[in-house]
Amino acid sequence: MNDFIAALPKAELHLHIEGSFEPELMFEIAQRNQIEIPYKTIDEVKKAYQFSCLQDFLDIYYAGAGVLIHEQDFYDLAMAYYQKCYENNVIHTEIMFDPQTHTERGIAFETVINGLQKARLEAKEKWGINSLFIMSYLRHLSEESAFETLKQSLPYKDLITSVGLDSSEMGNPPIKFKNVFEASVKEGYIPVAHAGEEGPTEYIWEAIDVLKVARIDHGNRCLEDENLVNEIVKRDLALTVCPLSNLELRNTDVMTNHPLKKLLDKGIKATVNSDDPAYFGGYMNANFVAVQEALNLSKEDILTLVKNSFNYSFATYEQKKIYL
Ligand code: ES4
Ligand code: ZN
Repeated sequence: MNDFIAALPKAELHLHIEGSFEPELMFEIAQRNQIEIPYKTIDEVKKAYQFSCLQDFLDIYYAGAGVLIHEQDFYDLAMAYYQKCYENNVIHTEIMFDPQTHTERGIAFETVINGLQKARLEAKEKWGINSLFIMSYLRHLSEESAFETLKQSLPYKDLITSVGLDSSEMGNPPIKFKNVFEASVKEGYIPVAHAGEEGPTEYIWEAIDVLKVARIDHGNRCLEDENLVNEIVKRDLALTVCPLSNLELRNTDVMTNHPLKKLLDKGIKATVNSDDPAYFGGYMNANFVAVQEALNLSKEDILTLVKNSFNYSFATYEQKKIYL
C-alpha cells in the first residue's frame, strides 16, 4: 500500500511555504544572515515542535520565518519544498505564502515573490512540477493591513492565482475580511480560506456565504452541522484536509478518530495535504500513509482522494484533462 501511495502522481492544494522550512535549512540561513535562533541542535528544535494548539504552533512558525531576509532565502526555501514534491511524486502544487509575515518585518513584497517565482520556474524546468501561488492574509491582523497587502500584490498579479486566509482562527471570523475579499475577487484572485480547523461551524458558513470561497481549507468541523454538510455537497466545495497537522495541533486526538473517511462518506470532496510539513512530521506520502493505516482506507479511497485533488485544483481545464 505504501508503494502504491508513493508511486501515484499527486496534487497538493494546502501547503504553507513557510511551514516547509526544515530545521537544517533554518540553521543554514540563520547563520548566513547572522540571526540568532533559540535552538542549538536539531534535537532542541524537535523538542520545541510539540504543540498543544494552533497558536502554540504559530508562535514558533513566525519565529522561524524571521530568518528569511533575502530573495535567495525565499528561493532556497521554495526549492527545498519542490525537491520534496519531486520525491513524493507531487506533480501539481498550490503554494500558500504569507506576505505579511515578512512585510511586517520590513522585507519587501517583491523580495518574497521574486524568490518564490525563481524557484517555481526552476522546479518546472528541472522536475516538470506545475505550481501556482495563493497569497494568504493573516487573520490576526486588521483588514486594513490585508488591503495594503492586496495593493502590494497588484504589480505581481499575473503570478498569483488565489487569495487565502490563515493564522489564528478563534476570534478572527471570516466576516472581518469581507471587503478585502470582495476587492481581491475583483482583481481576479480566487478566494479560499481556512475555516473550521479550530473555529466553529459558523466560521465555515461565513467563509462560504460571505467570502464566497471556492474551496475550504481544513473544514473538518463541518461534520457538527448536518445542514452545513449538505450545503458543502450541494455547492460542490472541496475541503483541503491535513491529517498530520490535525493530529499535531490536537484537532484530532488519535488518527483512528480522524474525520477524513466520514467526510468522504457524506459525499464531500476531501483532499489530503501536508499543511506545514516541516513542523508536523511529514510531506504528502507520509500524510496519505498515516491516514490510510489509521482508517484502513482502500486503494479506491486513495484514488478518490488523489483524483479530488486534481479535479478541485485551480489548474486550467486543459491542464486537468492532461492530469486526469
Ligand atoms: C497554519 Cl495549520 C495553520 N492554520 C492556520 N494558519 C496557518 N498558517 C500556517 N499554518
Ligand atoms: Zn493551513
